[in-house]
Amino acid sequence: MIPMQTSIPILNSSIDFEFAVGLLHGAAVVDEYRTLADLEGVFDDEDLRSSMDPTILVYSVSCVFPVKNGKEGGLFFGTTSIRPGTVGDEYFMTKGHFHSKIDTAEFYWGIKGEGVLLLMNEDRTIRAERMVPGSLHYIPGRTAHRTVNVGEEPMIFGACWPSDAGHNYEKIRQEGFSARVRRGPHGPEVVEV
Ligand code: S6P
Ligand code: ZN
Repeated sequence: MIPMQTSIPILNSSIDFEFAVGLLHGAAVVDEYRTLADLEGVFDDEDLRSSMDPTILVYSVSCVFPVKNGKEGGLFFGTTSIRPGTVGDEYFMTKGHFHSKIDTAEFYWGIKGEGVLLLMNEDRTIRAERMVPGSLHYIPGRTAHRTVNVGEEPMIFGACWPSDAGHNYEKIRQEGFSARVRRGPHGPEVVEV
């Protein structure tokens, strides 16, 4: 099958986006990788995480930044691929963050695999949305967001967010989310903590 591709002429180079699989190609694409070593304190069972192979890849993010980070009015775009796996019974997931400019929102959409999007308000009220290919998710401002792969294959999703949003990881590092997603006897369970 011929992949559907879109070229975005930016930064004097072009980006190709394969919609069906969420792959971004081009000289201006920035790739980041998060292994178990980068995720200290993220999983409930920190002793188990620290005893596991630190080189295991948990997720990767490919982004395009058409304007300077922090500039008002622009948009950033990226795809995230979370590998299947667990630490104990807790599924692989992203670190999660509020935006530094806390009122800024974001769109996510499911591309491949099966996931859960955790959305937490500043008062720690939490809700979960199921992510599947074609699902669309609006993340309002003032809402922390974390994604979890609850399937057996990579869970891939797209994201688009304001170029002045920034990332506040510190609040989540200190306080965590108010729910965890675990493998239960009958499938994934969102367990409030
Ligand atoms: C950026 C957007 C995503 C995440 C990515 C990784 O605002 O929400 O691109 O950065 O899914 O998650 P995290 O929490 O490690 O940044
Ligand atoms: Zn975000």
